Amino acid sequence: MIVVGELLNASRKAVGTAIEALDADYILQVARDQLEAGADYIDVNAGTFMNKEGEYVEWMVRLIQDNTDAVCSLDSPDPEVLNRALKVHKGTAMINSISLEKERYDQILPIIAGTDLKVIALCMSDEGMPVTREDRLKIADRLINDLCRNNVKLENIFVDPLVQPIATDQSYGMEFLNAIEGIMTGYPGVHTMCGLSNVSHGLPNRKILNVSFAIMAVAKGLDGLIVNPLDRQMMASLVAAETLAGRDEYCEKYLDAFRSGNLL
Ligand code: THG
Repeated sequence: MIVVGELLNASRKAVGTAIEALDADYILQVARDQLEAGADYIDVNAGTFMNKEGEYVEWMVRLIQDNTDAVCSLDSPDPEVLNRALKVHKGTAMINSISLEKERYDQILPIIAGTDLKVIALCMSDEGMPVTREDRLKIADRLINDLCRNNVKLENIFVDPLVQPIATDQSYGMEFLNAIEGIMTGYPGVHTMCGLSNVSHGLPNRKILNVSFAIMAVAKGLDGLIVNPLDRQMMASLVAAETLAGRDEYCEKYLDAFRSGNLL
């Protein structure tokens, strides 16, 4: 499972405040905690700061990479912000994200074409949010084919089928999950990625819904997740789910997690 740590997001109050105050100690601590907990990428999002987004993302990337060996997921739809961050980023960043929306696609494609950057491809088009499995697969197919034609390697693409709130429509869970299955079986070598928090939007006790949904998605083949890696129940459940899904030969990762005290 490729884990993207979600906590450095300016929409979280404490993080927004720390960014504005250029509180390096706080930002670094959150980055270090997530790496320690097993994050493979540190998502960096300053999207709530209209005119200062680029400045703040650049500052965070520099700060994090000067003090840790993290690689970042650059979470912005703005090509100027992404280019600014890439200028200072060391190693292979993840671009979060491109979509099939024409303006966004045309602006972000040149940033990634012919590079070895990882890219999250959102199943979103100018016709709006996808609803059914078929909506998602149609967009995913166009994104994957077009990106590959433009020299983006299949194994660098992480398709995000977009999680929708189950409280809005009871079909939304399975439409998403079956899209994961369709993408992972239809394009061997491609990856999938998603955030979870939307699935439980509007309902109480969100944690149990998010964990349950993550486990179901792993069973369908999901291999990337934007998540709070400090959530021990979530991280333990992901290890267990991958083992049960037959993606852990000799139960090696499960036993490692047990020995490291990460299943508690
Ligand atoms: N797909 C892609 N990128 C994404 C998302 C996605 N980036 C943003 C988001 N969704 C994922 N990141 C976050 C970051 C913070 C929160 C949720 C998702 C958040 N957390 C609150 C907190 O920590 O205070 C509340 C969490 C909770 O309710 O437990 O708001 O889907 N490609």
